[in-house]
Amino acid sequence: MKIGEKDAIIVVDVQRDFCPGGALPVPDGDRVVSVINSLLPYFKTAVFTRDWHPPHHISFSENPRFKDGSWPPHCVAGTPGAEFHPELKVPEQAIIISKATERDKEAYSGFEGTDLDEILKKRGIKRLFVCGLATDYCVKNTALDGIKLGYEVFVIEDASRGVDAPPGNLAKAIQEMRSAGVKFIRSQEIHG
Ligand code: VGL
Ligand code: ZN
Repeated sequence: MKIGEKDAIIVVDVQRDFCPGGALPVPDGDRVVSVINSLLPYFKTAVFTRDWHPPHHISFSENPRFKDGSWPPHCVAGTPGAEFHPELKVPEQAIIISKATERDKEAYSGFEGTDLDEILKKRGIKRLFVCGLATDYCVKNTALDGIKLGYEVFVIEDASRGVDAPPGNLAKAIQEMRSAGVKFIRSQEIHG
């Protein structure tokens, strides 16, 4: 698949807290980094979303269930856990989208409560290549919103990882995305 001017890569939440050793680690979450780095040179438009919560965000729980919107505190704005993975090669001209910044609101999608749609439409973007963490939460919701907003949406399988909580959630999420019209591709199928 040849990448052109009307394509954007959306790198979802590749932050320290979602990688092994972080507050809410996605299994093998850090393994997406080198794959994403290898794809970035093909895209003129690269969006990096980040979970960017206030210290007492509604999703934070002392006894987190690691599902259903109950998580340990993670990605608090400005803290080391909220930083992008240190090896992620965020280009200087990248578009950074902070989300779930309000205490009383959860936002799994990069489009929710942000200017992302406006920014992409202004650039004439038609196709989105979504990847990152986690496949069954923020990647899924970003991809589904992309479809609703009229984009052609691809999820790059090997550049994404899921939390799979509760078990089976990842397979369910993939099914849900497929039914909505999201397509799945592998990084090797993408070239400049
Ligand atoms: C996410 C759980 C809580 C994600 C964010 O980025 O997928 N998951 N906050
Ligand atoms: Zn979060």
